[in-house]
Amino acid sequence: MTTNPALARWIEEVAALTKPDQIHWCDGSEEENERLTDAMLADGTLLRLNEDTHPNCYLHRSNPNDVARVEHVTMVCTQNQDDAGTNNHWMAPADAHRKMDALYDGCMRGRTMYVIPYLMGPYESPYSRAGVEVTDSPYVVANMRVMARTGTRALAHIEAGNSFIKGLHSIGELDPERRFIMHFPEELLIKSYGSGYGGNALLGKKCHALRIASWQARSEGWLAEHMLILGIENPAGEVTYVAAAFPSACGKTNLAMLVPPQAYAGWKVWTVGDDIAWLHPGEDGRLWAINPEAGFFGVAPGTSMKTNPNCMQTLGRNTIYTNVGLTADGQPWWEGIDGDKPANLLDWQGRPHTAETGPVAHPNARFTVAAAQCPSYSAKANDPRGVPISAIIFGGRRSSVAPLVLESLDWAHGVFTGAAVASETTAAAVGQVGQVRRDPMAMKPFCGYNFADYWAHWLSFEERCANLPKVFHVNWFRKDADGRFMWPGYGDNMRVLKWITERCAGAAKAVSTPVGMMPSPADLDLTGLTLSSQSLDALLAIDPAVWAREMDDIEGFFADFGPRLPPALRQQVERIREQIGPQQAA
Ligand code: SAT
Ligand code: MN
Repeated sequence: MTTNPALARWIEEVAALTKPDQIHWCDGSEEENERLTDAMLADGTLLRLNEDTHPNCYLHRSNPNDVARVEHVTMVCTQNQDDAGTNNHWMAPADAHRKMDALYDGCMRGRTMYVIPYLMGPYESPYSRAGVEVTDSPYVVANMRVMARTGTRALAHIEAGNSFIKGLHSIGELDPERRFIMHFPEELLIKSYGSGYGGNALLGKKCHALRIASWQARSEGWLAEHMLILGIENPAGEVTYVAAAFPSACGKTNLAMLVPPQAYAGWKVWTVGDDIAWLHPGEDGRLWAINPEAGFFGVAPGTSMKTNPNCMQTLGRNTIYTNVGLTADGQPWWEGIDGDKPANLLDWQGRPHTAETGPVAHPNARFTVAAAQCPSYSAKANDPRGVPISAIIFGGRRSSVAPLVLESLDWAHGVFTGAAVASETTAAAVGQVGQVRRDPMAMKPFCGYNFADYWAHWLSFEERCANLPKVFHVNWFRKDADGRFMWPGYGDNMRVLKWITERCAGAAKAVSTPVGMMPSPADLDLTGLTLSSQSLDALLAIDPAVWAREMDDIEGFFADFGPRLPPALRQQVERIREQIGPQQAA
């Protein structure tokens, strides 16, 4: 129940349409969570994991047809199709409402409708935003409670007169033919039907904190980005904050929790966020970032004491696992976890695992865990002001073309660098894995409006902030001729972060190339790392012929955006082409 008339009216309307047996307003309390968990254990939605090794941990197995985001049925429904842009699937709002409301009609009969008030961002922050998700999935309630600040305090924030985003969600029948994720940015409304999975169902995350928030950010003069936020502390105790954008399943969680290599005594990385950043111009001319989330919804496969020790210490208690495998003694298991592969595993579908049954964990298997459990979690993550950002880092998964690290020449070049991000696709979304696609600012699936307008908005920060961050591009995924990764990655990415912080402080050296500033091999601190000089040269190589082709490809991609494309981006293509010089067609 609520004293907010707009919220009360909307809940009444939704209940009249979906016809639930009961309505439950979530208070976010421990008791409520226990009651829901017991009910989910009783009906098989959750399985309890080994209480001795994994206290208060649960396994959820999705319907096998419902294990990732579904971009082809995720739509931005604006009055004017051009406002959504060619980067989004679009449907006219009236048609989308008709379609969704037909699906919702009576869909909660026999079910409980949960009302989840939530806050994205720290309490008392002027940058935090509220939402209310209505759902018929207790699994969504349990996950939202970890990922956002839900319940009584969030409701009080709304009842104090703050605006809120409405999100209506039903798992429906989990029928892929009846599955849609619709966004109505002009109505601050989300309608999701037919999926119980992650970004399709936890509406505070990608739907609100990125798609709707990016739309709001544009009109209000800030940025909602698919970025981790971390603090890099040097041996003198100075902390430099950076925000970094990578496509889903490219190691954002690992980078956010990085443990520096042994040779880097006195260096430490603090985790502020692992997926989303809201960036606001501060009075000091810098960009300040908050993490709107309160938990991590990370990819389990590949996570181990070697790749992410902080994450392994975060997991293992009070964690919801989704689509991981199960050992005979009730522990979660996934490909890449520490230790030998045990016998008698059940796979993510609960079937006995054999050589023929495929992977044990689904490649997009996830964990949901409170950020506060992370040993490297920064106290600043709850600071209402956020943290000041000195560098923005873009990256993609590219086996060729992009070198280990590049620094943009100025803001406009930085925006171009972000707009030109390309990456090989991963299991985080349904579709073919390993295809190179343009993923500007890692926002291809998440920008709630026309990319051309989005880039213009990014460019406008030149006028909004006197002290903008430096912009970098990194690539941890470059491969040699035999298809092997050349850079060790993980903790050793610290070596690149160190150069970046030193560039921000005006200390480190760099050489100039048409596509940006780069360290020479001697400028990187590689103490304690065995890497052949051949590999290092290859990691830092810029091949003019390859980059000339890359410019053709970027130009072709930009052409999709027609006259809305900011001229400053086309000028970057022209400048780089001119500086590379004429190239033989390869
Ligand atoms: O979209 S999810 O929240 O399921 C995870 C991701 O793709 O980053
Ligand atoms: Mn993400």
